[in-house]
Order: sequence, then C-alpha cells, then structure tokens
Amino acid sequence: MKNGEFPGMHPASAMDYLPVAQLREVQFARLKETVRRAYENVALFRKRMDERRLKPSDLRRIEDVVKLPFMVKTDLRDNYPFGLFACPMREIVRFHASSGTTGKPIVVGYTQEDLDDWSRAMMRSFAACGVHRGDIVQNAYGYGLFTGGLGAHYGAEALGAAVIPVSVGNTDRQIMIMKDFGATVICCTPSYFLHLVDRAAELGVDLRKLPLRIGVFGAEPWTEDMRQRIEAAGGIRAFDIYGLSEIAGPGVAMECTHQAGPHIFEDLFYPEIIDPETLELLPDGTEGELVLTALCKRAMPMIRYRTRDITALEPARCACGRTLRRIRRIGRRSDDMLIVRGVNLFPSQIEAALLKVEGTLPHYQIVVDRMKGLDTLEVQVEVTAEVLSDTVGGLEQLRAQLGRAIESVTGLHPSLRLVAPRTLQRSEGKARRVIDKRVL
Ligand code: DLL
Repeated sequence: MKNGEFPGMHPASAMDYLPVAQLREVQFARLKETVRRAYENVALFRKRMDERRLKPSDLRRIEDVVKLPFMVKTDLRDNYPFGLFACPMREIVRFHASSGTTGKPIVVGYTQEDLDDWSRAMMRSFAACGVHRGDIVQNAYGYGLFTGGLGAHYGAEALGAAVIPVSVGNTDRQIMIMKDFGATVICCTPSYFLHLVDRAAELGVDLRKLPLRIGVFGAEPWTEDMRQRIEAAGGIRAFDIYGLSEIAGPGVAMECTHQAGPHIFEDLFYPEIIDPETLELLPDGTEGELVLTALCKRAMPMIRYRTRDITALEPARCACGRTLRRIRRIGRRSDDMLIVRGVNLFPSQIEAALLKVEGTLPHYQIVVDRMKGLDTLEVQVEVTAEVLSDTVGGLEQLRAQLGRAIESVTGLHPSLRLVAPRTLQRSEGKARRVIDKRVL
C-alpha cells in the first residue's frame, strides 16, 4: 500500500487521507489566498478587517483564522443579491438561493472552478459511502434554486455513476422508477424516504427486494433511531450528508462506511466550534456552533461563517483512516430556523407575510407535525372581529390571500386556521411562535 492510499480508494478521495500536518499547510495556503481575494474585492470584509486593523498578511498559520471577523446570514440578506461577490459577473456561471430571515432569499454565486470543487466534494461524498461507477443514482433532492438537486447530480456524474434526475415529489412515480430502472442509490431527505417507504408498502412494493442498497440523506436533522428504521424498512445502508448553500451546498461533510458521523472535507472547508453566546473558540469534543470557512470559494468568499448548527468536532480518528475530522449529528440550531419538508423556514418570514394581509392581527402560531413521514405545517392566526363576522366568502378570500402570501415567501402551502381575537395563548415572556410536534 502506497503512503496515504487505501485499497479500493477512489483517486478523488486521496485528499481524505492527507497527513494532518500537510492538511494544515494546504488549509493555510488556501485561507491566505481566499482572505486576500475577499479583502481586495468585498467591501464588507475589507471594512471589518480595517476596523480590526488587520491585513491579510497578518495571517501566519491556520490557527490565526480566529483573528478574522465572523460572517452571518444577515450579511447575505443585507448585501442582496450580489454585494458579497468577489469576482466580475462574467465569471459567475451559476446561482442558487435559500431562505433568508425575511421575504428575500439569500443568493449564492459560483464560478466554474467553484462548481468543479463542489462536484469533487460531492464525488468524494458518494465515494466515501461506497457509491461507484455502475451505480444508478435516483436523485430525489429538489432541482432548482435549492442546492441539493444539482449538487448531487454533478457529483454522481463526475464519479461515473448514472443519474436519474427525478427531483423531489410525485411519490408513486418515484417508486415506479426505482423499481423499473433498478436504482441502487437514493438521494433525498430522510423524512421523504420514510414517506416513500410507507407509500411503497401501500402499493405492495417491498423496497427490501429491490436493488437499492445506499441512501444519501441530509438537508434536515435526523437521528440514529431514524437511521435504524430507514435501514430496516428499505433494506439499505443510510448515510448522513451535511451541507449548506452559503458554503457550497451538500457535500461539506459526509459519512464514510463506518457511519460514525460526517467527515468534513477539511481541505475545502475549515471548521471551528464556538460558544454561540460568548463567541469563544471551543476545543474538539465540546458542543457548540459550527463556524465554517470556505477555503477555495472564488465567487463569494465565506470566511468564518456562523452556520447556527449545533454540533461538536469528534476528537477521535475514525476507523476508516481518513484524517478529516467528523462532526456529530446536527440535531438543533442556535437560531429559530425550522426545516419543513427540507425547506428552510424562519417564523419571521411567516410573520412578514401575515402582516401584509389586511384583517389579520399580529398573533400567530406555527404548528409543525409529521404524518406518514411527511411534515405538516399549520399556521394559526388571529383575525379581526369584523373579518369573522363577514360572509363565508369573505373569510375564504382572506384565507386564499394569506395562503398566497405565505407561499410567495416560503414556497410552502400551509394549512391555515383563522381564529378569533385573543384565542391564541399569550405568553409572559417571549411569544411561543412555533410548536414543533415532530418526534424525530
Ligand atoms: O440543505 C444542502 C443540502 C442538500 C445538504 C442536500 C444535504 C443534502 P440549505 O438549504 O442551505 O442547504 O440548508 C442548510 O440545513 O445549516 C442545517 O441546519 C440543515 N442541514 C443540512 N444537512 C443536514 C444534516 C442544504 N445532514 C441547513 N443534518 C444547514 C442536519 C442538516 N441538518
């Protein structure tokens, strides 16, 4: 066995096994270049560096990353749509977008090199869990502004697997295709897969008898319990994939065949864990908020981006031999973002939509539940006494208007309950806007 090589290793995965000292050197060289590019081209970053009297040349080693200013989601919103881009528009070849905290989405841009890096990260993700040339990948992540669909698509193709770009939804057709095409790999949210399992049973299809053997599941929190249920019901092995639009998309971290937590592709994404209150750096093994620096991003440098995802970096080396550190399963966030059917959602988005419609009062509650593996979303809102005494037609009109307003900012169709003034429980402290009944 050659140094750093493992039998059966895909050539694209060589970086997974780089000796740590060498990995730190690669990270530092890339960090310096990214910081220089951001300093020269992104006004917000330069301003924050200048305020700290910091120059890119002040960075001497990778650990100096802690001197750099943080970036947060509202930076993207405040610079909507292209204010954080560090390259001329003619170099941008792709956009994606994700929910912001209000009506406007956050926008991310990619150069061709950014896309190539991302595809390689996704290719390494697939390779890490045992996908290879000859596999048939049913890609049921949404195609479009969401990064899941195209991210998984290009990664699987780059690996040499055959992709079925079926996208999300239309469950009966998914099951038919899975059966008829002989899909061996499925990519989707874990909750959607559970729904697929239930529907397949109703249709008399036993997924365990199909060639399907691997599931690449992410974009929302899930648990070891869910893994066991999925593996038993689907007759597959289920792997956790993590990522976020701001940093690239899926493929920031991925589990290997040991299923012991996603490995971060550290040569591309530098992880830190901080205390979300004090912002202090925490040691490996301690739980806190994940902060990521994209080490190679050209179009839109993301430096010390506060993901709001709560996790820990595992101190122990994985049995697979990768030198890449692993994150613990992400179960919660340090903000109020919800993930409903794989869609990111902030209560403030719903609030903004509700208040735009006349006849509503600023008292609402969002109830999230899960039925037959699918998330349900109900918005209860108080409406004025006048509206309630109106004709049935008037109420229905208001309901339709509210539905459209919420859909236009979130893309989701919630069920709506219009209730009388002072019906919803008032709280003495912070209003309890969200009731999440999902048992993961
Ligand atoms: O969800 C990218 C993705 C697509 C990841 C497909 C995996 C598979 P966003 O829409 O920007 O990007 O949402 C990112 O989703 O900050 C986490 O809170 C959550 N998330 C993503 N993966 C996981 C996971 C995509 N495996 C946000 N476990 C992140 C728990 C996850 N949460």
